[in-house]
Amino acid sequence: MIPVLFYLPGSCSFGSIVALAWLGQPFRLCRLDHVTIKSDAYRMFNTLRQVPTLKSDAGVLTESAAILNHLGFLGLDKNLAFKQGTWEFDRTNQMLSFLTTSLHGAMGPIVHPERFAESTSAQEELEQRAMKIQVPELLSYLEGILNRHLWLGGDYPNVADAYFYGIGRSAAKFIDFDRDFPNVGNYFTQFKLDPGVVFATAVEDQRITESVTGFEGEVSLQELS
Ligand SMILES: N[C@@H](CCC(=O)N[C@@H](CS)C(=O)NCC(=O)O)C(=O)O
Repeated sequence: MIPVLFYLPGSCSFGSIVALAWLGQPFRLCRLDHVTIKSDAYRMFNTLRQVPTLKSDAGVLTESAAILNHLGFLGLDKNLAFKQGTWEFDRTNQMLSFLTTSLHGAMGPIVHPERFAESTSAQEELEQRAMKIQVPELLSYLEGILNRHLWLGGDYPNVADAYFYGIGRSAAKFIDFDRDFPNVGNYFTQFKLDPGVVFATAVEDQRITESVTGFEGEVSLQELS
């Protein structure tokens, strides 16, 4: 079968779409929304009912880090990642772990405050703390790295960068990158033009004007069930 990536617009599955676009091998996409992601039909693919999920002949893979490492290996010749066993692989894996746990976790109270506290006032407090303290602290770590390197992956954008773009854009809604984190701001300005990022953005916005090699269209959850 042609691998299918389940995605939710505006979410962390963005990075996996970018990686698929860079890879250039056949793939399809299955768009979910806030209702279908919680459906029993989707639960068959991801018991946690979250995105991303990649379904291929090998089976069903969930968790961004696992999917991105899988795609990265398939795209070693295209600099999507480094070969396992090298120091560069370990560094990319360290970055992916940081992004998918620390940074993604810190965004939680902003995206879903109701999951972290019961009362509205407690939710607001957690949300404010995340926006003003936790997320900026983590971004300043990335700001330091981007002061020394053009990309989180090293000399080229790789799967860690693809993932960071997908979740970092949410932080750009409440943090002025250009003012507070100029290296991150510059990075986003440049990365926005990357063909994989352009494609993934167009997919989410449902306005694909130019496709990428390998994209074989969207498939509905119903067709896959
Ligand atoms: N640990 C998972 C987290 C996945 C996750 O939280 N995905 C979010 C989107 S960024 C999601 O599916 N949200 C829908 C929901 O939880 O209702 C990963 O890294 O893939």
